[in-house]
Amino acid sequence: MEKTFLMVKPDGVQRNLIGEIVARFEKKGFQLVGAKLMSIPKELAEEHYGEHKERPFFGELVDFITSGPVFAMVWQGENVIATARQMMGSTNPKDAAPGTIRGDFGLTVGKNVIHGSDAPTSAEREIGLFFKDTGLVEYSKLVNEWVY
Ligand code: IDP
Repeated sequence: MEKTFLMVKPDGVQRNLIGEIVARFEKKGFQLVGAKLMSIPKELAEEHYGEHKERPFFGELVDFITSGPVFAMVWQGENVIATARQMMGSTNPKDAAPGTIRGDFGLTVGKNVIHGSDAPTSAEREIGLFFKDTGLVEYSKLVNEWVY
């Protein structure tokens, strides 16, 4: 089953949005297989956002993501990578449709509430980075018979 890495960013944690965000993915039918509240060490932040190293906002991005705790999660389900991106909405909340997480809860690109892997390769890489030590929880849910 496909898996993706999602993370409530420090602004989402401070604004008490963890429960709201978890509820959306649960209600959709996806299954939580890993979760932890954590502070991101600077080195992990730089590696996670490595593709943006040369961008002018890189320093700001690393400072922000390490500025307070995040809620890191792994969710699984059919087509979860692309569907979670749709549920998150566009990177810049001003372009994100109402009904999406960024559309409903964000105003600026720097504080856009949630991160989600954008492709199978990044999902695998990010799950490895954040859940290497803790691992994931493999389990089956009877409700899946009514989802699939
Ligand atoms: P994504 O989070 O939707 O995948 P990316 O392009 O991978 O978007 O950018 C990573 C993060 O960097 C975004 O979520 C956003 O918070 C931040 N970011 C992107 N562009 C800018 C910018 O122009 N200024 C400040 N932050 C930015």
